[in-house]
This record gives sequence, C-alpha cells and structure tokens, in this order.
Amino acid sequence: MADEGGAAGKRVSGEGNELIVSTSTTSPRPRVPAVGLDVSSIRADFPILGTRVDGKPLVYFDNAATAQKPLVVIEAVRRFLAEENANIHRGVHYLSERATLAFDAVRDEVRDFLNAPDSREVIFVRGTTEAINLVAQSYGRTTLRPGDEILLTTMEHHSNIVPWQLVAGQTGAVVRAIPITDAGEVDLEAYRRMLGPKTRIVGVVHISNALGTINPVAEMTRLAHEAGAVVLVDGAQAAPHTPVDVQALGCDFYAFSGHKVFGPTGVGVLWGRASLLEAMPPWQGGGDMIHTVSFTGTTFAPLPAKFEAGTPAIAEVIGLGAALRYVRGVGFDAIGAWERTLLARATEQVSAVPGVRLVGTAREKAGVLSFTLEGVHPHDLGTILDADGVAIRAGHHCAQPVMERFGVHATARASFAFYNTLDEIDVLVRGLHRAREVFA
Ligand code: C6P
Repeated sequence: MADEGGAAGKRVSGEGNELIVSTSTTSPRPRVPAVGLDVSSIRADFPILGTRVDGKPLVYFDNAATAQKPLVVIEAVRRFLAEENANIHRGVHYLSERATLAFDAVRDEVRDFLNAPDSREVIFVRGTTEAINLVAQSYGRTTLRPGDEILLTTMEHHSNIVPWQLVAGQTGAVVRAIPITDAGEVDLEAYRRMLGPKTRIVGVVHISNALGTINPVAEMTRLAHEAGAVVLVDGAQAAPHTPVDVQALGCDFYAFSGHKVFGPTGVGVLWGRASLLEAMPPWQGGGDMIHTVSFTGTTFAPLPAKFEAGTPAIAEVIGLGAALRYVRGVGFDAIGAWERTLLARATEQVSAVPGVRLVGTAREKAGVLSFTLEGVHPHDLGTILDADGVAIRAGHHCAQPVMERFGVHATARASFAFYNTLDEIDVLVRGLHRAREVFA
C-alpha cells in the first residue's frame, strides 16, 4: 500500500494528474486519521484510477458492477503465478505445498472477514451467482416439496431469483415476491403476513445493487427462523462497503463475489452453517471432492472439499485474500463514513438537477444512486457522461422486477467506493446539466 513500508513509488499518468503508486506489499495498517480517510493516499493504491479518457481524468462510478483493484491484489496474483504456482491439495512437492498453504490460509481470512465460526463453512465458488445456484440445487432441490414457498424480496438481483425459479420448476415449490415500498424498502408488514408454515427459504439481498437499500437482514432472519425457514443473504454489494458478521445476522447462507470487494474476478464465497452444509449433497462431482471412488460407489470428502470439485481459481483466491486484508486495513468505519459523505453530496446535488427522479430513497442506503433524467434515456446519458470520462451503468442492473416496481425500463446508476472524491461528484453533476442542454 502507498505510504507504507517505504517502498519506492512510480508515476502512472502524466499532465498534472500524476499518481505516485507504491509497489510495497507489506500488510495493511488502518489508515483512519481522526477526521476520516486519506483518499489521495488510497487512490495511489489503485493504478487504474490514473487513467485518462480522451484526455479527461477517469471518474469511476461503476463500482457496483465491479470494483477496481489495488496494487497489493495485482502484486499478490503476480507473485503467486511467478513464484508459487502449482495445483493444490494434490502434490507432495515444494511448490504444491506452498500453493496449498497459501490457498488454505485465505479460507481462514474469509472466516475472519465474515466472523464465521469455522473455516470449513467457507466454500470457494466463482462468485455470488454460483454460490446461490449451489444452495438452490443442493439444499433446495433435496428439501423442497410441492407447495413449499420460497420468499424473495422484489429488489433481488436476477441471480437471487432465477436459480430459485429453476429449482421451483424442478420440485413444485412456489416463488413469491415480498413487496417493497415506494422508497425501496422491504414492506416488513407484508413480509410478516407472507411468512407461514409453507415458507422454507427466504432470500434477501443485504444491499440492493439497483436501489442502494440496506435491508434489515437480522430482523428478517429472526422472523424467518420463527416460521421455520432458512435464510440466504446475497452479500454481493455489502461485502465491499460494510462489515459482515454472519453470526450477528443469524442467517444460514451468505454469498459474495471477489471482484466487487476489490479482488479478482472468477472467485467468490459461499458461507453456510456447517450443520446445513454437512447434510447437503454435493452439487458437482470431480477431483478433490471425494474420499474414495470406485465403480461400485463413491464417498465424498468432508467440508469444504465436498463442494469444491475440480481445480479451483487458485491465483484468484490468493488475490481475494490480499483484497480482504486491504479492505480491513482501510477499515470499515472509515469506509462507511466516507461513502456516506459521498452519497449525501451526490443525493443532494443530483436530485437538484431539474428533471431528475431518484429511484430508491430508503432511510438506510449505501453508496448507490439510481436515477432517471427526464427526456434523456439512461443509455444516452451514459454515453454523454462517458465523453466526460465518467463511468456509470445504465440499464436494468439485472433487477428487472425493481424496474417494473418503479415503472421504468432502466435507470442511470452511479455507485461509489471509498476511493471516489467529492470533486468527481461535481464532474457527474456538470455532465447531467450538459446532457439536459444536449437534449433540450
Ligand atoms: N451486480 C451490477 O452491476 P456475480 O456476477 O456473481 O459476481 O454477482 C451477481 C450479483 C448478485 N447480487 C447482487 C446484489 C449483485 O449486484 C450482483 C452483480 C452487478 O449491479 C452486475 S449485474
């Protein structure tokens, strides 16, 4: 990380927008001055933030789609591939043992990151999508009976809807949508009324990617448990922005993606309660997940290997470990405080632009601002902003039921991370005014 370990820095861009990028790989210390985050030091850890788009500084507001990677992550992956690369859990040779140790150590780091009771409960998968499919196909397919109900909030991402629709089709279970209010909050009264003896599974997104809503997951879990249901939490947008404590939440499954938490793509985590995971059958077969194999029958490895068939994304897991250390080093108190500042400024300034309608105005919100601008299609807005170097996402954000609920086909979405600045929000707002003029 920058400013640590006395590493020599290097310049990554020119013309007055120079960033000094450290190449140090020492473990992170909290960088939480009394008044908040040292954002310019943080930015120096992310080489891509020095990019210029047609001569203009990149303003990266598409963090909900994927987050940028600090040098420690890039370097951890490079170092693993250059110095330690081998397959894991298979070889007796030097490199394989080193790779295995490094890989298994990340499992312990994920356990700590989630405050999970046991590393065996941490399953490495490709991402949130695969984690949810695993639970749907292993837990859902073997436990659901015709007429059983799966309750999902209306604000779920497609990856926490479609896997359940698939398993409902296979088992005769029914998927029901928990309504949300005009502000984009779960209608808790309606949820209470929907819970009942038929409810088997509740799926809830911790932080909505389309609205920014932070859901009352602990409360919803308590109510679901009273009804005898298990709870899966989609933490894709929560893991990068808020501390996650699966024991405090009380949930049964928690999923997140590495690439949204400043790590590599191709890796993610399913955490599950050991008692549930132990009772669940494997969902994919292959190497490393077995105890013995013969043509008369196969026995399976214990957790977590039972759910990790085949060679995993080893270098990516190593990168994920570096990312989690980095984020914890910055500290979620400082991250939360700064992102709330960014959101407050963006909400105030963007909503003051004539013709803007905010979509998602929950009381508890993370750094996601979804909106429409009268007379300008979100895709056109995205193109105009891109000309200013501003990267936003435009579309349905893989949350079409949310769009339907708010009567829009698409929104423009700016999503923030702790390396964003107040000046960047000014650039966004100037772009919105320009878009109005272009389409006037
Ligand atoms: N949302 C967005 O731009 P994967 O693709 O498996 O890493 O994550 C899927 C996913 C699941 N849940 C939520 C709440 C998400 O936001 C996402 C990914 C991106 O909002 C890409 S659609």
